[in-house]
Amino acid sequence: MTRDRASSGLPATIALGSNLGDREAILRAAVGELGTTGGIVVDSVSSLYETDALKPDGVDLTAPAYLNAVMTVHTTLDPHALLRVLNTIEEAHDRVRAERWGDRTIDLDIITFGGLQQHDETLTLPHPRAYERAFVLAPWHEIEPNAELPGRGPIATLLAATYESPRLYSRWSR
Ligand code: A4P
Ligand code: MG
Repeated sequence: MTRDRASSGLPATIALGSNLGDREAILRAAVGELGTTGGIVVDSVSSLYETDALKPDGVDLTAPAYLNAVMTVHTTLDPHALLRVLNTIEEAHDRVRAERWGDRTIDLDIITFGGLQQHDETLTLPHPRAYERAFVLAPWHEIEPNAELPGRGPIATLLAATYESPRLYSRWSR
C-alpha cells in the first residue's frame, strides 16, 4: 500500500500500552508491524510515557508501571478490520486476558476512527474511557495538540482536567 493510496482512507488514533515484559521493545515492534500492514499508513508516533497502573479500584502502585504511547494512522480498513489487526498483533506478543485491566504485555485500542461515534458488542468509538485518561491524552496531545475527541471536545481541555502526570520515558525515533 503506498502512502497516497492509504492517505485516501480515514484517519484513526491508536493507543498503545504495556506493563509486562520488555515494554519498550514490544511497543516499538507493534508500531513496526502496524506500519507494514496493508491498508495502514503510520502518520505519527508519540514519545513513550511511563504511567502508574490504573486498576478498577484506582491507581495501583504495586503493579508494574505502564509505558503508553499514541499513534495516528490513515487506513483504508474498516474499523472492525483495524481492530482485528490490533488483536492479531496483541496475540503475537503473548497478550493474555485474565482479568479486567490486568497486567499485559500489550494493549492496542482504537481511540478514534474518523469522526465515528458507534457502539456494538466488539467496538465502541471513540474509546469510551479515553476522555478521562492522561495516559492517552498526554501522548496524543504531543503529536496532535489541536485534536478533538468526537462528542467530548478538544483534547487539550480534557487533558487539563486530568490528575495524573505521565512521565516522559523516551522520545520516538525511527
Ligand atoms: N473494545 C471495544 N471498543 C474498543 C476500542 N475502541 N478499541 C473491546 C479496542 N477494543 C475495544 O478489551 C476488551 C474488549 O474491548 C475487546 O474485546 C474489544 O472488542 P481488551 O483489550 O480485551 O481488555 P482490556 O483492555 O483489559 O479492557 P478494557 O476495558 O478495554 O480496558 P481499557 O479501558 O483499555 O483499560 N493503566 C495505565 N497506566 N495504562 C494503560 O494503558 N490500560 C488499561 C486497560 C487499564 N489500566 C491502564 C492502562
Ligand atoms: Mg484493549
